[in-house]
Amino acid sequence: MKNIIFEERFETLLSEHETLLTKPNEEPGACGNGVYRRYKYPVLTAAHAPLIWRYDFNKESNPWLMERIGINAVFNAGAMFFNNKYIVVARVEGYDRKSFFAIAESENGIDNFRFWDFPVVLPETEDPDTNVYDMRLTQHEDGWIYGIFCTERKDPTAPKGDLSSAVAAAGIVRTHDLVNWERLPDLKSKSQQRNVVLHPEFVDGKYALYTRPQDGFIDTGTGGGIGWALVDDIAKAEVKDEIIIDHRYYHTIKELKNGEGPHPIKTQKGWLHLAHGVRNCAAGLRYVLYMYMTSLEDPTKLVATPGGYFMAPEETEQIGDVSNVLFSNGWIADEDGTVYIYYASSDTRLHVAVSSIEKLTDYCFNTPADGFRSAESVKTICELVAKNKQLSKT
Ligand code: M1P
Repeated sequence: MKNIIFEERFETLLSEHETLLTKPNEEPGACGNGVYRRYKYPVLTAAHAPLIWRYDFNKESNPWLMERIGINAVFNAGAMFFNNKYIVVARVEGYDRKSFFAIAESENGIDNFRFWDFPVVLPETEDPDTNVYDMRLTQHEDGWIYGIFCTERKDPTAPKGDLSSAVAAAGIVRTHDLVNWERLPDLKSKSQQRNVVLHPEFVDGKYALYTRPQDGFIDTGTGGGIGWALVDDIAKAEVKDEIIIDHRYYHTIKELKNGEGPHPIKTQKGWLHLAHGVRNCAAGLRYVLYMYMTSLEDPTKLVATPGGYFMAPEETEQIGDVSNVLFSNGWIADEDGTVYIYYASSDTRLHVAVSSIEKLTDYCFNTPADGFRSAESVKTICELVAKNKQLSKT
């Protein structure tokens, strides 16, 4: 009996998994907003996790072929084009709440993503990480591929009985092959840090980091904003002088906090940035994606600040483990200018939206900036209406 169940389940499991992994993605039918196209199906979910991570396929030790290790979610992924493949390094979260990194690859960037057999074996520092997540990949001009991620540990100063307080810092690894990783010391900083991203080029001969200083683990507190810090030696990285280049503002999509997404893409008109903004509401925190651009000559200077959000959770994206969240820490720009935006919804699954450098720069320079008041929003709409009415007269 057990053997029959094993055989039947084995065949079904394999074929269902293969069907999921090879399911073609679909372009949306609707015309959309012209800025990007959201593909219909998530590119990675918990169900995409390899069966060999989850099942003991030995008939003797697992006669009922039961799942032994559960995967809860696959989301926030760093991304890069590597060895002619679209690569994502996803945040995979197990039933045990621990996140880890795993690499999945696809030939076309929009479907058929398949995880590598083994998850990333991340070396630890002398102070082991309790949880790691949200790796940003940067192919740096020094020749290394860097991964900067959040490392979370229990707050050693938390009062007895407080089992929730944590400390966030930026962990740093580097590799040449995405298989063998060298762990460097964590980024030293006076404040806690999350959403730290390495700029791909040296600036004034130094490594440049986008930072997100925060007073507490969840709240950014009095600080916050997307910061910028130059570092002499990445192997002893320390934030000494930090300036805020993209601030938070009252009554905007980034009122509560914001954070850099993937490293910016270099364009002829400036560095193109994707970031997330967070506001509070009765339903809890709402995370949306927004864009901005900085100058090529001075990457700390904003040159385009389109107002409002670029993408917000829609339909089923709104629901998940942490609902009402869109988050992105990975995108890939092809040589022809196509941009694949990997974004996660509600800390549960990973999606792709496709645009181009040309469209995204146009979006950044031609979307009106935030006026910060309802009257300004109305004024901006009226200006557009008047312009359009003028057109219809000609
Ligand atoms: O739960 C939403 C996101 O919360 C954190 O982002 P931030 O530091 O900006 O608040 C991260 O834990 C991120 O992974 C998560 O998606």
